[in-house]
Amino acid sequence: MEKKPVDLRSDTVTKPTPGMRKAMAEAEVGDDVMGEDPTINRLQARAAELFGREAALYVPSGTMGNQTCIKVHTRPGQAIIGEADCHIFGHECGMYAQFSGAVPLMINTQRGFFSAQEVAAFITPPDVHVAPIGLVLVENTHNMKGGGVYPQAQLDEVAQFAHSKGISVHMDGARVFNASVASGRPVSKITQGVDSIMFCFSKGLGAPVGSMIVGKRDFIEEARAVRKKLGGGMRQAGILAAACLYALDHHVERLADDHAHAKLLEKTLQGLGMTVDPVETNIVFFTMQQPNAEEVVNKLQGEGVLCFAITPRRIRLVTHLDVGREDVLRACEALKRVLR
Ligand code: TLP
Repeated sequence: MEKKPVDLRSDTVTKPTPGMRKAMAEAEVGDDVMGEDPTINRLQARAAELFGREAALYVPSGTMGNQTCIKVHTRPGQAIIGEADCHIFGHECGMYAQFSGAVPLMINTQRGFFSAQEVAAFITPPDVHVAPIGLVLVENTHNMKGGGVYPQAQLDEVAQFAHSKGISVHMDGARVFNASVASGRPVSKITQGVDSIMFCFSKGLGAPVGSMIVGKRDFIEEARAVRKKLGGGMRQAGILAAACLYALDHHVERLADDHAHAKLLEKTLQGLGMTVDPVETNIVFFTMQQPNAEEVVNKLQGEGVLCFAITPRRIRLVTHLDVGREDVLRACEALKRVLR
């Protein structure tokens, strides 16, 4: 019998485990738009506590979470500073411009992490010609630049500097639990400097749906109104929140396995002479010398390994809950057959 392909396209592909499905089936629910879903309320309280913040709001997706935060932080015509390859600029359909009327100011970096000095370069004396800066965006871990963890001192400095100029900071922490497990720092510490955080349950944590916005109470109340405008007010969504609570209980520490698996892929690729971004978490990027990434992806598919060419030269492999050690070893063998 042919084996199931090893799916390294993204950590979004995971399916709920039997334990998670049981928790979902047993969830107590109510109308969350009316604030009456006890499981959603429990999840939001738990998230706020984990991050050491006043409040939290459950949203259907990471994109909705990020865009809701941008809307609350900014006014139309303001500029937002972020890394050139961040998800908000590159993979959220330009919604920062369409929905919030924001202008992007991009910083190019090697690993996705800019410094306070690089933010400072955008600060000018008040000038009628210049779009005022409304927000600084950071992404942790940084997806498209290799899944690295924002160096903590550098991140804290960026936030401190932004605040000294009266500018708020939002963290796209879709994979902040990967950052936490990789660095050994609690999420509350990693995010201590920023004003709002979006993190996802539907990536490494293995839940089927949902992300969370965390911040101050008045910020979250405004975010609730924006979520409703976007059609993100859900009703008996406690069924989904139960999966997220289950993920927080069972799927955080095990992220270390995904990171070890990613290291195994890194080592194999290095052994094949490939240029690999340094692996810190569950994301592995390698760069081809020729623009033939698509062709390599197709060959790997033929060998039972699924992954994406993110650019004509760059291929991404993502490890997750539904990929065990055996699968990773199979993927390593396939990489050897295709890339040798
Ligand atoms: N990332 C997905 C794709 O959209 C590229 C992936 O496969 O990695 N922030 C970051 C850093 C993300 O990586 C993603 C999803 C999101 C936000 C958006 O989350 P969703 O898909 O829930 O809207």
